[in-house]
Amino acid sequence: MRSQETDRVFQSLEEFRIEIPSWGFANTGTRFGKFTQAAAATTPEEKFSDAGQVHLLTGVCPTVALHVLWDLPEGIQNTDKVNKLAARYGIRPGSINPNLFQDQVYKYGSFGNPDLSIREQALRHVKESIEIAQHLNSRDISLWFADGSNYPGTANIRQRKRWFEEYLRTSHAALAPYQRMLVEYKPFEPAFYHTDLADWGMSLLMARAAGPRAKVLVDTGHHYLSQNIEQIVAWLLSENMLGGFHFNDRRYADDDLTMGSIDPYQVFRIFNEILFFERETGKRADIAYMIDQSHNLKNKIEAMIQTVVMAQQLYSKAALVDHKKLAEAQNDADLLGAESILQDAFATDVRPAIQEWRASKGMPTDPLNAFRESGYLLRITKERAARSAQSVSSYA
Ligand code: RM4
Ligand code: MN
Ligand code: MN
Repeated sequence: MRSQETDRVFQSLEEFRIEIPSWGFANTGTRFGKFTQAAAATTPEEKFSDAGQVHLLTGVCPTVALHVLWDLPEGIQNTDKVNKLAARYGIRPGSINPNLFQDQVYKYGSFGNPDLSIREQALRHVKESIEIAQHLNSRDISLWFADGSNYPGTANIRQRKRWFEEYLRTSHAALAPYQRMLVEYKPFEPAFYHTDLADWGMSLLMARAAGPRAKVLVDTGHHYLSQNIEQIVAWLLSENMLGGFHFNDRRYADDDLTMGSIDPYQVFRIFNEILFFERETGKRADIAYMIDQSHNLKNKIEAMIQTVVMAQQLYSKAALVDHKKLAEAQNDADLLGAESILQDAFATDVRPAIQEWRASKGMPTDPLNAFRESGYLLRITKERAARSAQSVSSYA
């Protein structure tokens, strides 16, 4: 690799940070079965400890996303404890995820529920989540709604849209000036006929209706298979409406597999659109990169380290694209030239340069190997085995 390329990789690694999810360390499963892991985290403390390990070994995951119901079951009361855990384990709270789908009352929806008192209950939970975020000094409130219906004719789609607009606007008004609201979409599941916020256009309209600090959250697993995700990303960037990502990979639907495990070129193309935008405009896109995965079969901490390593590789490969040359080739309608610029960058082996960068930071050059040698897994497996067999959280 030429030294100019190494410089680009180094620079990209300096700027790239990615948030890990607390729920990625807990026992989860599918609707058919849960395979518990003796080392899985069952308490917020254990989740912070595991997340702290990932950050310690990679240096690029300074924040952990929290789910209010699972990590702060007593709400605001728990924020002191969480702040202490953050200090103890060297990783800060990141995005705060309200839970508007697990409680029995949400059987027919949250902000879209025909029952006013349930819509109000959902609103109280979002407002409490915003307050929790303020106590934790967290910037982003990340909203995902399971709302939808299973059978034609059973839900008033336009009425529900109005409720969503109204309740999102009211939620937005509770944000502190430094905070943002991210609106996630998903085409189906758990609802199988209609989902209220099913695609990026719906999230975009809702975010616009909510207020200026509401942006769209793109979960890469939340699209139909042939959809062009990087085009959605490019459009959201040009509308200044892209707020963040939930990264995961999939073969079929919302599979939540390890990022880049099925289609690394897809992730590369997303990063390429972002870096193209940044270089063309001279502005940094204000995007929260987050992982939304929960591993049922792989060891959870190892899978998270593997994900972070892959994310760094794909981001720095995209940073190798010469966007000036790419723009010229596009202008000249030099199709092969333009396409090769992407393909050559993607084919470049950035791993040696990344290792060099890690060494320059005093980090282990191979974080996964360092984890395996650290003895951490052995220790927590012994400590947690009895409790973890009892504890399974649900996950959509
Ligand atoms: C959803 C979505 C959300 C996540 C929930 C648990 O499918 O991806 O981001 O919080 O699952
Ligand atoms: Mn998600
Ligand atoms: Mn999902």
